[in-house]
Amino acid sequence: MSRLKIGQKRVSLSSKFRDQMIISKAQFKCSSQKLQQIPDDKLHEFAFIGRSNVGKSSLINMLTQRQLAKVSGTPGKTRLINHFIINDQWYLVDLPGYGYARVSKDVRGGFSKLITDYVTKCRKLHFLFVLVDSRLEPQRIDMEFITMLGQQGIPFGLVFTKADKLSAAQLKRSVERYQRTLAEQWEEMPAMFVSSSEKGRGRDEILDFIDKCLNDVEKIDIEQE
Ligand SMILES: Nc1nc2c(ncn2[C@@H]2O[C@H](COP(=O)(O)OP(=O)(O)OP(=O)(O)O)[C@@H](O)[C@H]2O)c(=O)[nH]1
Ligand SMILES: [Mg+2]
Repeated sequence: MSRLKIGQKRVSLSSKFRDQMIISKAQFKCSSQKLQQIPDDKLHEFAFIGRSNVGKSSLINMLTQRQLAKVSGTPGKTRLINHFIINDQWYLVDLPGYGYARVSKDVRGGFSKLITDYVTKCRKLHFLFVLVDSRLEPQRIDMEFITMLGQQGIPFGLVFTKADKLSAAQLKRSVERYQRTLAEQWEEMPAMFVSSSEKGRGRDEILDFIDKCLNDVEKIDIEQE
C-alpha cells in the first residue's frame, strides 16, 4: 500500500499574529441521527471523534468554557451528532464514540454508518480532531480509523487527552510512540495537540488552530468572490 498523506482540505496556515480567539457565544444547535438532519447552512464544522470515553464531550466543554456537551464515566454516552454553534459563525461537532461494543451489534469492530457518513460525506467538515487517550499505546481501532481518513483524504489532527494523568516524561514517551507508529504509514505527521479538560491544557493551541483555519478560509472565500 502506498504511504498516506494528510488530506488537503486544510489550507496552509499563515503565521501572521492575531489576537486569540474569544468564544463570546456558544449554543447547542441540534442533535442528528442521520447526515440529512445536520444544519443546512454553509458554516464550517470542526468535529471531535475517538473511542468512547476518550473525552470528546469534555473537550468541547473545556474549549467553550460551558457545560454544553453531556459527559459521562460510562462509555457510549454520545449517540448522536451534536452541533454547537460558536459565535454564530462556525460549529463544534461532538460525534459518538467508536469502539464501544455494547452500543449496537452492527457497529461492533467497525465504525457506525452515522460516523462514516458524517466523516466521509459532510462537505462542511473542515477539520477532524481525532482524540486518543495519552495513557495508551496506539490502539488498533484508532489506527484503522485514521488509515481510513488518509485513504479518503480527510484532514485531521490528533489530540492526546487526559494528559493530567501522566507525568511530562510519560507524556513525551507516549507522543513519540505515536509518531513512530504513524511514521510507518504516513508521509507526514498530522497536527498534534496535548489536552487536559481537567486542567484546561491545550485550549489555546486548539482554538488558535481553528482560528487560523477559519481566517485562511475567509481569505480564500474573499479571493474567489
Ligand atoms: N482526568 C481527566 N478525565 C477526563 C478528561 N477528559 C474526560 N475525562 C473523563 O473521562 C470520562 C469520559 O468523558 P467524556 O467527555 O464523556 O468522553 P466521550 O469521549 O465524550 O465519551 P462518549 O460520548 O461516551 O463517546 C468522564 O468521566 C470525564 O470526566 C481529562 O482531560 N482528564
Ligand atoms: Mg461524548
